[in-house]
Amino acid sequence: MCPIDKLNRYSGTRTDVDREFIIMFTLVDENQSWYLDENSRHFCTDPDSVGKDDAVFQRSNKMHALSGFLFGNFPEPEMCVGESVSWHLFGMGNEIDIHSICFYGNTFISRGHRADVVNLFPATFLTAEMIVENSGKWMITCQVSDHLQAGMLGQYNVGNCKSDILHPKMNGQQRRYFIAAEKILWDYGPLGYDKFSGLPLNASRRIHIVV
Ligand SMILES: [Cu+2]
Repeated sequence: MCPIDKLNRYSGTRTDVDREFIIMFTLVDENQSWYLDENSRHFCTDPDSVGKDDAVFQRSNKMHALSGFLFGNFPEPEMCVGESVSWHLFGMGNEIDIHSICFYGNTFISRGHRADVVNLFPATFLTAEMIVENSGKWMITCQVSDHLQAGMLGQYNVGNCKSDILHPKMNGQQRRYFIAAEKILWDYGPLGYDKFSGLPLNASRRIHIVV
């Protein structure tokens, strides 16, 4: 969505950005497909061996997709360093469609914050506004590890294809920070008892919920 004076009435695109892209993030569950049996008969060498209730088979049919594409098969958006790009991102699906969308290589402004990751829930929509600064082939991923392993990643390409780029002059002071990680033995319950029930943490008990 945009103000009416920012819309090219012929192309239907915004006039205040150089490029726009739309990506849908959703898990497409092919186990629900009307064509599951037909596909099994058509594509499997031994259709009778297909166990539709088999957990591994069911998982293989859950497509963690960017606009319907897995494992980098998503058509790669092209852009130039210095261009303004609007990424329109929307989520569909159900309770499994909790996505952390990460753009590698460049940051963007979303909901008033500069970020490289945004969260996306089912039936939600957001626009990430990016001024492209770094050239290269960069990934777009869902950072939910389960989704990432299942193929929810694509790429976008940034070229040095514009000669009239005005690079902002950096000013201020450069600082370097170091984060230390120290190994410690952690105790989740140093008191040794449940403060609500008064029972030791290793006691077997019933939980009563009072409403
Ligand atoms: Cu995800």
